[in-house]
Amino acid sequence: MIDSPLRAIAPSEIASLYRDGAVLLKNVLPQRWLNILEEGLEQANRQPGGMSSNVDGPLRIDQFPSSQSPALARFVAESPIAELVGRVLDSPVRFYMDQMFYKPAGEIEPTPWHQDTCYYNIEGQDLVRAWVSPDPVPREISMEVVRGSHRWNVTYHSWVGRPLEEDPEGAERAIKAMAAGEPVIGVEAHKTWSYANAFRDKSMPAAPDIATYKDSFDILGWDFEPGDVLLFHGHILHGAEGGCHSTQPRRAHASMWAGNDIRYMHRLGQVVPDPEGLYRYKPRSGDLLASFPDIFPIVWQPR
Ligand SMILES: O=C(O)CCC(=O)C(=O)O
Repeated sequence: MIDSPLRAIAPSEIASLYRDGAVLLKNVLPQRWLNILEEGLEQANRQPGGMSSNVDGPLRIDQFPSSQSPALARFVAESPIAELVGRVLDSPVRFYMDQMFYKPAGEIEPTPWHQDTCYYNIEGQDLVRAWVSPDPVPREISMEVVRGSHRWNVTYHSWVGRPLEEDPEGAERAIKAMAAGEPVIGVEAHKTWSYANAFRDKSMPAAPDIATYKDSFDILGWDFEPGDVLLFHGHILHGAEGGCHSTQPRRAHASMWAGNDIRYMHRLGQVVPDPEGLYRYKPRSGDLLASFPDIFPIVWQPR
């Protein structure tokens, strides 16, 4: 059973998400879900899985942490998050995947500017990310987005991983997998995985250097309070500043939700493995996620 948010989303908030690519929904999550979220992040942090990774220094990012933590699994399946996303998309929503960003106390690590699209084997417009924290997160270390960049109609290559020329044998295997209609990252990656194993597919453009030329971009950012939910479009350029000192860890959970038009798509630069159960279906590019209802069940739909 999905729990309801503390309040309805205003039409102006929905308009902001479509116009700007992101909206901070103030005070929508009840306290008990913040307790479950906190318990879940601590559970996942204590039990690193095969897809826990320190990308750059102590910044810990886990893929699919809800498969490591019963509390996060409950948060995904029953908290008001799915309804908030569904109200924005005005359609049934399916859970695609989640991540944990756990930045230890001390000097907070930044998250480099990036677009999520190229990391996953999916494409489409009805893609919304829900980012939450059980902690107050001041603007200096919270999420920022380039306003409107979800509408630039471009998919950049990832900044993680290595160029194809650096590993000719691996590149040949990846190109063969693409030709055979198989994912470049196999199911075994769910047991042992690293950002460094991906290929940077330079047939796609590099993302602009927002960190260096930040003043040239229209940046949106927020002071986040527990109970708020930041929704942003799956294609938007986003990142987080670091460098400040914090006595508390900066903990966040981000879940990716798919609406009606999201389809599977093989990518040479795939970084994150497909959801584990999907491999046995051998999905083809163009298949709707809705064709795999046991892997991507509807979590919430409008009545
Ligand atoms: O929490 C962060 O610092 C980064 C989050 C992020 O990149 C995401 O949710 O896609």
